[in-house]
Amino acid sequence: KPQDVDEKEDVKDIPARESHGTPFLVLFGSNMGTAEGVARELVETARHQGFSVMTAPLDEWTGSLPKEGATLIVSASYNGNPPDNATSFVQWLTSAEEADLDGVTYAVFGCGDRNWASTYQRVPATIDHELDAKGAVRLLERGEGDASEDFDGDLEKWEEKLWPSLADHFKLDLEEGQDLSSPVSMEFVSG
Ligand code: FMN
Repeated sequence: KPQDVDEKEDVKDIPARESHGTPFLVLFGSNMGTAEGVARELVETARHQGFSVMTAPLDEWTGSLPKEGATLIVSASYNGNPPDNATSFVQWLTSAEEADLDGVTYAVFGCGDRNWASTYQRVPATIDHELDAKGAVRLLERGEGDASEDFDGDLEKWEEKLWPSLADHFKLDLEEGQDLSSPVSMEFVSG
């Protein structure tokens, strides 16, 4: 829809909130761009909420995760295996020590498709399980987007919980709003 493009253009003109600078790293595992797109959207919203944002493929953070701020992980699965840019990360994570993950605060959103019934959400589920089991702090329940159902609705529902969880955990005064996840609505809420 060309209209969407225009609306997104407007976002650049909206002043970001005063930055509180809380680190916000979004890592993605993505072969075809869905998870990467979700990551970029989260980064944009977070930037407007005053976070200090970064995004990268999961493999670029193999071996360590930040101990400050929030780490968000968005990943697909391919026949139960990690996307190409998440293979070494998942391998590292499954053999990581608790000490490696001490102080990490995270949330996971999985991009999946129930057509792959027996391995639906396998990679995001594994990442979430490993982080939790090794003592990282989970901000909220893992989200699941199902490409064969209402993926956007799944993401929106998860984001409705994500931003309040972040506000709570980091004691931040974030903008509230029905459509916080949609940059278009920021025009109205940020006045
Ligand atoms: N989704 C799952 O939940 N589990 C799977 O095992 C799985 N295997 C897939 C295998 C193939 C060959 C393809 C094309 C898709 C598979 N999917 C599976 C769905 C993708 O993970 C989903 O479409 C995801 O949004 C793709 O993200 P990406 O565009 O970031 O790579």
